[in-house]
Amino acid sequence: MLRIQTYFLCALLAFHLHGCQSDGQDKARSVCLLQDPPNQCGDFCLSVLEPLLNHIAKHQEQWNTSDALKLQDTQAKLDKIQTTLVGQTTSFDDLKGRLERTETNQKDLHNESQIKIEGLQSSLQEMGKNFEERLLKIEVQQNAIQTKMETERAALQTTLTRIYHTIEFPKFKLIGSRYFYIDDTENSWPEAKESCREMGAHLAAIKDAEELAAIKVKLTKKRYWLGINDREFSGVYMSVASGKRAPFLKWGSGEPNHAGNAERCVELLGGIEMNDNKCSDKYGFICQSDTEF
Ligand SMILES: [Ca+2]
Repeated sequence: MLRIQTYFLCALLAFHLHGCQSDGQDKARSVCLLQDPPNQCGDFCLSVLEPLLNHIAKHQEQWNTSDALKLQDTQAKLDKIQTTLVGQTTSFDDLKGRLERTETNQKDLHNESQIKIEGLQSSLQEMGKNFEERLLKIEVQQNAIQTKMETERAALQTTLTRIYHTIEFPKFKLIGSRYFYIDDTENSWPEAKESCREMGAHLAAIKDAEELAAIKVKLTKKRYWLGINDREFSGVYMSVASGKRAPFLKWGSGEPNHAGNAERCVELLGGIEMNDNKCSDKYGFICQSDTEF
């Protein structure tokens, strides 16, 4: 800009000087007619150019002042922007630090929670194990108590049964698991049945081979009546004690044979096998106290 102004000023001065020379040649158009320009134009030119130079100087000063102010203003703005950026950077660093601390706290909290959860799980497992052990121990104790109670109850029942039979069936003995009375006197089957009934008992049936074996060792004679017959339906052997079919029959070879169509009552022969025989025959007899079989 300064160069342009200087060029413009020089051009204006040259044009003015040229004008003076032209006017000297053409007297009719000029009041500035110079015959010796270097000497004659000095004061005149200075007086003419002084306002212009002052004006240029003034503007130059304004321009300089203006540039300085603009530069200063720009610098201030840059400083302000820099300050803002520094502040924002500081805030960003602060936020970053807070974020990192928050993440660290979260990790610590997570780890602490995980440790507590694992501790609780371990405690629960230990408690569960202890409960299972205690429960198992209690169950064992309960089973032992129950077994003991059942044993004592069975013993008490046996004692009460023995006392009961001692009072109610004084002639009866415990053979195997039941009470029997063995009579060696000779009686017909109906007489034997009546004799048992008079004692509050029944002519006996035998429940199984084990009981038969237990009775056998108590016998002193060969033949004993049992409370078994097929007098109502031929071939259907009933127990007079229970009113049901006889639970155990162990026939001798070829028996029952209904010999002479007269054998309807059952005897125990030799303590080992059964035979149908005439009910009027007289043998010993066996009674039972119960009606179970
Ligand atoms: Ca027979």
